[in-house]
Amino acid sequence: RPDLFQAPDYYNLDDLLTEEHKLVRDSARAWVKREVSPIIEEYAQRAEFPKQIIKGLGEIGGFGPYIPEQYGGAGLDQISYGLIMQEIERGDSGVRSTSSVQSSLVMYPIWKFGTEEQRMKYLPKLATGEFMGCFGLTEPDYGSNPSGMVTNFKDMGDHYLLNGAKMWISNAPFADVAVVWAKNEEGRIHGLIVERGMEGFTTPETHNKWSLRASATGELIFDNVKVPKENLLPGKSGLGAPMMCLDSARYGIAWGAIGAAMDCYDTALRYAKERVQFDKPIAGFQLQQKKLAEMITEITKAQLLTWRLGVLRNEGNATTAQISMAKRNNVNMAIEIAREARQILGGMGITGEYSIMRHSMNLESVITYEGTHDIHLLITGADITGIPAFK
Ligand code: TGC
Ligand code: FAD
Repeated sequence: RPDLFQAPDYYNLDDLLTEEHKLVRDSARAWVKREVSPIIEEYAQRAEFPKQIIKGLGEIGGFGPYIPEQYGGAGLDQISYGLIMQEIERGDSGVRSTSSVQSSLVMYPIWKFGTEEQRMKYLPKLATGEFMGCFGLTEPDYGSNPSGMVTNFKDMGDHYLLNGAKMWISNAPFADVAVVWAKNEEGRIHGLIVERGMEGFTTPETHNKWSLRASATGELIFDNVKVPKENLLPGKSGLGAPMMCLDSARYGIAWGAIGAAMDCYDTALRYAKERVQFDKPIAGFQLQQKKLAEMITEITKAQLLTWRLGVLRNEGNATTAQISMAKRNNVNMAIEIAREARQILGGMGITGEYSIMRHSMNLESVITYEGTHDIHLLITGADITGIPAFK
């Protein structure tokens, strides 16, 4: 019953938000309640992305919340961006994925590393959802280790020739544009904008996922694709360029995971108060109170961590390692809460009547993509010891 949702705010975090933050969050929340929650279970069961929500996602600032208004973005700060991600993921992690990819992995690199012509050509249409985008970094043999990628392009004089393949790409099956990371003849990584319709470019869909079923995932195949030279992103090369995009997306995921956790907690709390066994509500049993009390404690800690990270992002001072800590902590927090919340609902917890099992399955992807749980721990480890343990 999405109409009953009560957002937990145990430490009065609203006191730390501006009127604009609350307005942005509340309008995203109302839109998710109205447009996403009532239909998302059905689309997830059918393994289909609900394309009818694209326009609304654009209207609530779900595409490029922090991109300047001159390029069609919402021109909001990092906390508003986070709050929008929180509200979208309260609805579904797959919908938040579409928003994250479009905002931080497609619009962000075009804004940061693109030419003025590229910005004007793509950003306003991406902001409204007229164009949908995807981001190709991961390859079949290079997931956690993207610097090993083999997708490559050659300078043919008047164009580039692109060859290779990307795997596990969110939005790929319907994307109009793809920001693709590939190596030049010297082995240096660059970003290229590849458009649907270019000869030799195909996007087969990945089927049979048990997770993130309302998000379309696919491959990007490049078979001698002629990419115009003006489609290269000139502003930055090397692995640092896609990593900067990931910093922005991972920050949004840290907020998003709180939304999924809030929805699981809220659902479990209401159910526990209503469900009677042994002549009293199950919320009156200590074992269930332990679960619920620990959930609200972990949500509150995650909210404080993420709000502070938002302040640092607004100041331009958040480090990659700080973002990793929040992404890792919050996604793990959400997955644990989803598991416990599902148990509170007993048998009902495994059905699509409630959102918890869908969140639980979705979060298995969220804990893996944008850097796995292990990789983020190693990023913290490298940061505090000064000794990278990846290789
Ligand atoms: P390493 O030697 O650490 O760095 C190579 C170069 O990159 C620079 N760099 C950064 N620059 C700016 N910002 C950052 N955050 C940076 N991180 C690294 C670094 O300074 C260096 O530059 P230079 O000039 O010295 O060469 O790289 P490594 O090869 O050892 O790898 C490090 C590692 C493992 C941490 C990193 O590659 C990693 O994070 N791996 C995980 C891969 C990942 O997250 N993939 C995500 C794919 S996209 C996705 O999942 C989308 S999901 C859909 C959705 O969002 O909803
Ligand atoms: P691997 O890298 O093979 O890792 C397998 C296991 O080994 C993991 O447990 C990992 O933690 C562990 N491991 C790896 N290296 C180390 C190490 N050095 N030390 C210790 N343990 C290690 N990618 C994109 O580019 N764009 C997208 O839009 C996108 N969307 C996605 C959507 C979904 C639904 C999913 C599931 C993935 C998506 N990805 C996307 C890919 C995602 O980023 C990768 O799956 C992720 O980075 C992990 O890579 P991998 O799956 O190849 O696992």
